[in-house]
Amino acid sequence: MLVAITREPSASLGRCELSFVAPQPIDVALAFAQHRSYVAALVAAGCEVVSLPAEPELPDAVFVEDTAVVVDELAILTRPGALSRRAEVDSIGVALAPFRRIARLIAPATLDGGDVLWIGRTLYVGRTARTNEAACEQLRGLLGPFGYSVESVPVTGCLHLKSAVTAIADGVLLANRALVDVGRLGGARIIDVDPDEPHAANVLRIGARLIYPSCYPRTRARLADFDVIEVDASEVIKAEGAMTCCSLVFTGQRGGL
Ligand code: CIR
Repeated sequence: MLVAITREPSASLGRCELSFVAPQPIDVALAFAQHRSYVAALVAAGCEVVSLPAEPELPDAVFVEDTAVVVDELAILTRPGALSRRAEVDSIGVALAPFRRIARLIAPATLDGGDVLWIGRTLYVGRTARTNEAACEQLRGLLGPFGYSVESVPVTGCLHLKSAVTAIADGVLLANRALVDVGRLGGARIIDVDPDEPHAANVLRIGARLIYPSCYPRTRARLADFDVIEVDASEVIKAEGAMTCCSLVFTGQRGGL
């Protein structure tokens, strides 16, 4: 069984953190409607969705991916890089507790889950304004005993590693090579985003299905061989979010492994 934890958008989404994206008005009602379509796509892809209520005072709380790193053996609660986001974490710990043993990153570590690209037994961790080396060290300590390695990867010009590259099938990545050196990512085949769509690299892979925003038609055309569910995500994209960031997807077994 695959579980996807999501959280309703906050009515204060318009006050979200922004780093590489210019502020634009966000239509919160539209964000709610688009989030419902996103949840429907998760269900269509085979997930059992655990939907958490909105956090009205936490504008970015819809972006649950940043609050935890979940592998088969363990869930690690993060210490998000933006101070305004630290209070998002505890409720995610409560939601994850039925499924995993819980660990937690501690100061001075900072890490957003959007910086963690998990491929096989390797976690590639973007070195960004949100995520630091102390977090990589702590991840190594927590995950090394389970046979995982943690590789730090420089990222430039975008918020997170997964703004620049995501996995779309075993051994296949969708990437914007201008933002990350894909040679550091284990020798996968690369599908490049269309040059006119630099932000189009973030895809949510659920098994053989890909959940993908409808606003990147040129890159979408490069995914013709894949089983794509398109969703309209304009409002979370204005909030510098994307597809992976609105869920935590993992193999679910209550009680952990
Ligand atoms: C932030 O700056 O933290 C939010 N406005 C966007 C976070 C997006 N998260 C993600 O892509 N994993």
